[in-house]
Amino acid sequence: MTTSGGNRPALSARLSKAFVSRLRSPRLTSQLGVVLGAAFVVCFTTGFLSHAIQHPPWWFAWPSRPVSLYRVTQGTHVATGLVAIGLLAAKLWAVFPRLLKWPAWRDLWALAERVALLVLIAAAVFQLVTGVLNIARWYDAMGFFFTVAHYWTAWLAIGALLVHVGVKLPVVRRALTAPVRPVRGLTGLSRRGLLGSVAATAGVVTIATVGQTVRPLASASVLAPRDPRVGPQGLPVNKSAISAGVVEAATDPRYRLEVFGPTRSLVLSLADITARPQHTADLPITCVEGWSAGARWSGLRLRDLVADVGGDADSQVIVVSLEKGSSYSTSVVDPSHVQDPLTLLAVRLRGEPLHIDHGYPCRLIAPNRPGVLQTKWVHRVLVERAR
Ligand SMILES: Nc1nc2c(c(=O)[nH]1)N[C@H]1C(S)=C(S)[C@@H](COP(=O)(O)O)O[C@H]1N2
Ligand SMILES: [Mo]
Repeated sequence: MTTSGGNRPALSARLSKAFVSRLRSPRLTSQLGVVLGAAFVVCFTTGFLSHAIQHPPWWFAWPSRPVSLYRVTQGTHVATGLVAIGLLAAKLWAVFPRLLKWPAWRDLWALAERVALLVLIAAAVFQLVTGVLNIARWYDAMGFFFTVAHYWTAWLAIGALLVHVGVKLPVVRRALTAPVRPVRGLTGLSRRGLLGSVAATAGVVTIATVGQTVRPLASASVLAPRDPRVGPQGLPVNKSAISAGVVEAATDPRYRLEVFGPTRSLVLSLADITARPQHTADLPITCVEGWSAGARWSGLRLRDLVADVGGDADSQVIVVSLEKGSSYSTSVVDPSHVQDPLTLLAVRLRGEPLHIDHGYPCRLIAPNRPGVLQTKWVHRVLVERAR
């Protein structure tokens, strides 16, 4: 291939000269790449897990114990995503002059590699931006589109990452095993100093946000979109009763909880519910957006209700909210969660009747489940045989 790029060589040479730093080296690029790659793999795995729990493929089952496992995996998902922002910026800085090199390829193989690299960068940036928009609760900027787009772009990113790692592995191995030459940039910063500041940035970002799920760090987490201690009854709320349009139905004295089972059905007023044996569970609400908070709930065991309407250990349950037309209006509870004695239709939170924004008169709370599946303002329970 000939170099017939018009003014491109001169321009790119000038540009890359303007960004020259003696700190850039294959070694630095490789070190950043290894750490960023690890962050991506952890973020992808925990994200896939969260998706599978919400949309289980036939081969997938998610247990109800340990009760806080999802709290850990989803907290890790959001934390690695946030850390990856700084790592990606450092990595792009480290390879910037090479990205501007022209022509970028000598043969078809090198062209394919370039395309995969561009896909990787675009997908990675898209994932980090949409992830941040989501935890900042800018749903309107994306709508329902978020979950679908974030999920499929993750596959694009991980596929492109595999190609990239496959291509670069020999270079990385050479760079990391070659003898080290000490270098200093124009500002006197050493390579180790640069890596140190990248690590420090990652640490600061983590401490500034992880308190939304790690309670002892809540006051240090000045950048966290949520404080897990703030909200009615000391618990955050994503969707209020007003915005869900359920205030009237939830406070109507004619409210009834209807339970439909294979052999029987029940219609319970709030007084009927509280007259039944009450059970208590300490369980977290774990929002997919990365905040979580533990609390003490009490109410009816779901498995008791299931038994009362003729269900058995294989029954699954669909809980239906008074809220209409939202993707969170219903949720499916699989048999292992139904049978867990900690799975409740809660009517009390921290010793008080549920605040209406937490789902009064009655809400689902089950161990080890994403917040989106912990349906609020429940008024119907359908017990059926699991598929
Ligand atoms: N009916 C209904 N239930 C819902 C929601 C909703 O929008 N509608 N939001 C869910 C989400 S995303 C979370 S994180 C939890 C939050 O519960 P809380 O508001 O009591 O903290 O409720 C879940 N239950
Ligand atoms: Mo949530």
